Amino acid sequence: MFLMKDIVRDGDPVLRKRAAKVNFPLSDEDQTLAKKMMEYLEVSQDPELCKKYGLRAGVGLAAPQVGVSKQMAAVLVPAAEEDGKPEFKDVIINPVIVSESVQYGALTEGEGCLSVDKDVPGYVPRHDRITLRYQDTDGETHKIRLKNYPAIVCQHEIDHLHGVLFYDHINKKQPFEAPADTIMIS
Ligand code: SB8
Ligand code: NI
Repeated sequence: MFLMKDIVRDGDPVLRKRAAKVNFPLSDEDQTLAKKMMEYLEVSQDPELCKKYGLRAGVGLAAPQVGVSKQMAAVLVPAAEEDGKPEFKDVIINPVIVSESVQYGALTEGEGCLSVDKDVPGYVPRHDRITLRYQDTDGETHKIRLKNYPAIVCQHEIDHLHGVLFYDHINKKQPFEAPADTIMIS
């Protein structure tokens, strides 16, 4: 299982590289990687296990964050209500945003990243809605529409596959200034 010591931190060049496409069928190594990335998210979202293993809770984890420069990310956006099924849960491989809304959205609290130890305050404007194409670990292609929080998380993860970090999007002079028509997502 991945632990915090396995998470690559800002400053490591792997976080600034464009990740390579993944080939199918997945190698055993890639299959294990996908499993371990999702396992990290599951364990990190269980308050007791999170504490036990000294993790930081995460809703997404991209392969470059564990030092593997491949286009693969695990996403686990928990259900809004308790006991519901997750809002979005999958390992997204070779993801492409095929269309995006003109409408921007940003999380009210800003964003954080497992690879960035310091707090970087400010709005991270992203597309509020996206159409995402990706392959799952079985090689099945999915084309899905996402909005609000799950859309934001997937954009954060896809950024990792392109060498982009969340604070790159923050307005340096006015961190809490977002484009005029940005909806706030809490
Ligand atoms: C947003 C956030 C974390 C993400 C991806 C998108 C947040 O910081 C956040 C803010 C308010 C409410 C909920 C979440 O991923 C964090 C893990 N990570 O670094 C993945 O790449
Ligand atoms: Ni991140």
